[in-house]
Amino acid sequence: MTETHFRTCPLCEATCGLEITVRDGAVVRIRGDRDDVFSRGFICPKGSALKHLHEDPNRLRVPHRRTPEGHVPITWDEAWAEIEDRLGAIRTEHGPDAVGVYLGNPNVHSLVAPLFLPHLIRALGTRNLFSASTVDQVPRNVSTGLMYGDPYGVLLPDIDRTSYLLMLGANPFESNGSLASAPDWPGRLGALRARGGRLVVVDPRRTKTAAAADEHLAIRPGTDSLFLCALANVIATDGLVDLGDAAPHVNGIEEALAAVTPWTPERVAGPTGIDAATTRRLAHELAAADRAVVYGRIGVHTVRGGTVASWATDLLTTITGNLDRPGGGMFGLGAHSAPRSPEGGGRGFKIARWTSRVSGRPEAASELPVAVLAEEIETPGPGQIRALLTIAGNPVLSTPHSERLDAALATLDFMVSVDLYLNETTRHADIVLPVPSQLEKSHYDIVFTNQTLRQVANWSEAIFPTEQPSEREVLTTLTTIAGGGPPPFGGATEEEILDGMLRKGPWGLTLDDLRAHPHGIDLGPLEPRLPSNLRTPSAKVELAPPEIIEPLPELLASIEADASAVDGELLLVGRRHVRSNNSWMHHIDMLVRGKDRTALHLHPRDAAAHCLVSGDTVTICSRVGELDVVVEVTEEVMPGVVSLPHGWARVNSNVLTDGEAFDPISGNATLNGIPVRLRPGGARSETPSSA
Ligand SMILES: Nc1nc2c(c(=O)[nH]1)N[C@H]1C(S)=C(S)[C@@H](COP(=O)(O)OP(=O)(O)OC[C@H]3O[C@@H](n4cnc5c(=O)[nH]c(N)nc54)[C@H](O)[C@@H]3O)O[C@H]1N2
Ligand SMILES: Nc1nc2c(c(=O)[nH]1)N[C@H]1C(S)=C(S)[C@@H](COP(=O)(O)OP(=O)(O)OC[C@H]3O[C@@H](n4cnc5c(=O)[nH]c(N)nc54)[C@H](O)[C@@H]3O)O[C@H]1N2
Ligand code: SF4
Ligand SMILES: [Mo]
Repeated sequence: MTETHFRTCPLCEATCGLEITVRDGAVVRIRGDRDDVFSRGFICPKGSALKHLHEDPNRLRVPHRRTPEGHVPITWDEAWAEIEDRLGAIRTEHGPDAVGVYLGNPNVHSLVAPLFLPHLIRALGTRNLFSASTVDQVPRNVSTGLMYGDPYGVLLPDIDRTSYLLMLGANPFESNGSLASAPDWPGRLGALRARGGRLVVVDPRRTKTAAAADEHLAIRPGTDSLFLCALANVIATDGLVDLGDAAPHVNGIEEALAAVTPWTPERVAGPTGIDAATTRRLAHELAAADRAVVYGRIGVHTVRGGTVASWATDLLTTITGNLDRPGGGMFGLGAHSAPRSPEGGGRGFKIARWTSRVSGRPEAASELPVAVLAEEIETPGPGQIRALLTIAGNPVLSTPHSERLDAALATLDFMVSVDLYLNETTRHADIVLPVPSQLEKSHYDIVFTNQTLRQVANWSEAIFPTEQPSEREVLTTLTTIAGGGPPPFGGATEEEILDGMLRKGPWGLTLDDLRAHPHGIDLGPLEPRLPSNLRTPSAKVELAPPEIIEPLPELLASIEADASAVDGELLLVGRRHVRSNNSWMHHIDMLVRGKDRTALHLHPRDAAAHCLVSGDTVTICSRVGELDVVVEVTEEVMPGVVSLPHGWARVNSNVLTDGEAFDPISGNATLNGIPVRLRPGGARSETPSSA
């Protein structure tokens, strides 16, 4: 019997519709759903890998216990009993902070996790909460929270209607976009240029996105905050500031412009490598464009000035009259969003309400920076982490100074992981709990439909039944063990909870409405929302939050000082490939076959200086670690910059990234612009393995 199922791919932020053909209980084909209201048939190679993930014999289906002989299967009753005993004893003896939690990236691609994790965290009552956010987008959450009051209500680039997109530190041709959800960025950016618009990409690498742009500017890693401030400076000093229809909703314009006054194009030219005339021209182009928007991602957020850069992108969109305007920066709205008052206003957003125990790093959005997880495990004293719970994360590969964390995890008294696989992180866990595969659970993209570039709603029914406990049962049982009291939401299922949210949402939909539309419901383009989306106490956009403006002069001066190159030093940046997904799925043959993707990209000038040619093996060293890598000489990277991907077991850039390097405002780790040196004669390694 052949059936066809339609569902949303949960693997990245693009939310593509998939058409999945099942015959006699097995997936026979996955392709893009041509009738999906948002993706119209677009798919990337990872979408079809869902079949392999589902069928993978190595995917965990029962709980496992760590023994001296390796992990062995146990029953659910045994797993729960051991977790209850050992976690309970540690909490009783050492208090709630003795249990640390790391939440990994796939949690935001789940319907259940965002609904049920907050109850688990509350029940655990620990301040030692960490997630992938602090190796990713927390600078964006911080600037967004301070400017608009809601850290998750990020400003989205309306790429489908803009005539000028300035994109920095993002490569959606490989990543499929982030903090701005839409399938088919190549198609959308192509359409922007086809209608006469202009795409400018700022990146130390000539990425596929940069190659498809009207203009590519190679910038010195870590200096975008200076460059963005200089653009705002020109717009201010040349009298081009125009707030447009957003003017009545904006506070702090004078203070914001005063903060960028010292940062002229001439001053930042040296540190950024972008000449002053180009910066001036771009500022004028932005101001003159019919509709313009500035969008930055990983490359500008995971650096020392990440929060300033995130703030400055929104400042530029605002002062060119493009805030909350079609074709400019707009705010998203999910069909499940809570009702909002038309006047806006709220309690606002605060940072650094507490700091980490050992090195005093700031809290942001109730989390501590994951870069301090290792030291919080290693350092004795009250509040030391003795037990760890990881859920859908592989921090041993994903976070800075990864070898230190790997060693620290081995010293824990107890560790539990909720994961689909045994890997570099979960191998340390005393108990590993599996959840059903992506095709065995229902889905509604509860996080990303709040930030899609069109308003859409899709429901995905589970395709296959499973005997395993559901993800909800796993999380609620952990919550009960943590003393969480009666089940959250009165014991309702995720379907019932979502139905309630949709009914109260802006379009008053029901889950049955979604079920009746297997290709999704298109709720139209983004619409202006100010001031209803604002949660600041003033009910205004705060363009000059003191938490950003006060540290800004010293921070930018230190970035400027760091940018005076040290002889022989190179700066390491990351890169993504369309057939990879962070640290996992590297065992799926269809995604890893072909040329090795972990080579060190090195510019011909630097290759010559180091007497290296493609194929040579070299040792790359940073302050904290070293790696033997194979060199690929390429003009894709600018001179002085080298690039490696993260998340691979054998060659992982996080062996080199430094836990001591961070954005002081948000606490986010610095993952780009890491000073490194090359040492010849690394041991020639055998053919790289796939994981
Ligand atoms: N140097 C450097 N480091 C980086 C980055 C970078 O650009 N450069 N990027 C950073 C970014 S943006 C991110 S988001 C992080 C990601 O880093 P992590 O948060 O560690 O996430 P992943 O690497 O995606 O690992 C996902 C884990 O979840 C498991 N998993 C998959 N699906 C499920 C599921 O449905 N349920 C459960 N319970 N488990 C599941 C997988 O087996 C895997 O162990 O890495 C960061 N690290
Ligand atoms: N195929 C694939 N897709 C993914 C992922 C994946 O691992 N693989 N991960 C997903 C996740 S969790 C996320 S958060 C998103 C991330 O989505 P993107 O932000 O688009 O991620 P990257 O492809 O890492 O692009 C970052 C770019 O910043 C550049 N860069 C580095 N340093 C600097 C700098 O100082 N300044 C500037 N201007 N640029 C710099 C890098 O060269 C790189 O091209 O991707 C998601 N999608
Ligand atoms: S682009 Fe993202 S959502 Fe679309 S098929 Fe690929 S992994 Fe899935
Ligand atoms: Mo991410």
